[in-house]
Amino acid sequence: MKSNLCWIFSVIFCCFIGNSYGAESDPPIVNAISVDQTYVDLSQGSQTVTFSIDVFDESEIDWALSYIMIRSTTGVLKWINGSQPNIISVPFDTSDPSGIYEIQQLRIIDIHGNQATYSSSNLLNFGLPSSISVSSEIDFDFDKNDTVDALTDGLLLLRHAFGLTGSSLTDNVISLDSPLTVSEVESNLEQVSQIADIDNDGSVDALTDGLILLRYAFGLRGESLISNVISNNATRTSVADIEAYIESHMP
Ligand SMILES: [Ca+2]
Ligand SMILES: [Ca+2]
Ligand SMILES: [Ca+2]
Repeated sequence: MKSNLCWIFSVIFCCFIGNSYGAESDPPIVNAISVDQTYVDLSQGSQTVTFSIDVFDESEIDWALSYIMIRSTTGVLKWINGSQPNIISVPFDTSDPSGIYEIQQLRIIDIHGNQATYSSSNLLNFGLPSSISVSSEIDFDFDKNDTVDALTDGLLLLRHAFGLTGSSLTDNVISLDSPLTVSEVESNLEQVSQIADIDNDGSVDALTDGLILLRYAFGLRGESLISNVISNNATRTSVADIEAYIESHMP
């Protein structure tokens, strides 16, 4: 009888201990993840790409162990842990090679070691892009003849911003000394939409950004460079800032 009672008490005691101190075993669940930029312009110096993560867990997340993994197509690996709650900041410095960096994996770990791993295809379902484009060389010399000219590069951007493609984009506006094929010029123009928002209003437009570059390539400076061609929503508006921005993307 006595030993039975001991057994019952020890079972109750163990259950109590187990319920009080046993760790939960559920992995974290990511509700949403977003990134603040998908194009890293290293010609402007080192940059930080910030991932914001909304995650549920009944315990706390161990952000110091949670990480995102990004790998360039040339093999450069960035394995970055969270530095503060809900944020993983990925640094790119000017020594990082240009190219496409694929977002390969997100792993979130709670304080008990339960982890959830999201592959690149899982992450696409959150609306995250599959990759980040990094460049230190992109400039307004679209036909790569080492100079920015109004009637070639300037008109190319204008036509591109008007939505023209194919021969209506490239006919008669590629310099004769360009080393590129027509399709290479086109792909340069597609990439350049990342830097061609000269007035920084969030979009590349012919009658603002396109005309600004055309005027610049024609040699206009000062007020005559920007008069009547800055968007109402522009956040880069002064002559000094616009000129500095264009100059930072010259070949
Ligand atoms: Ca958990
Ligand atoms: Ca050129
Ligand atoms: Ca713009």
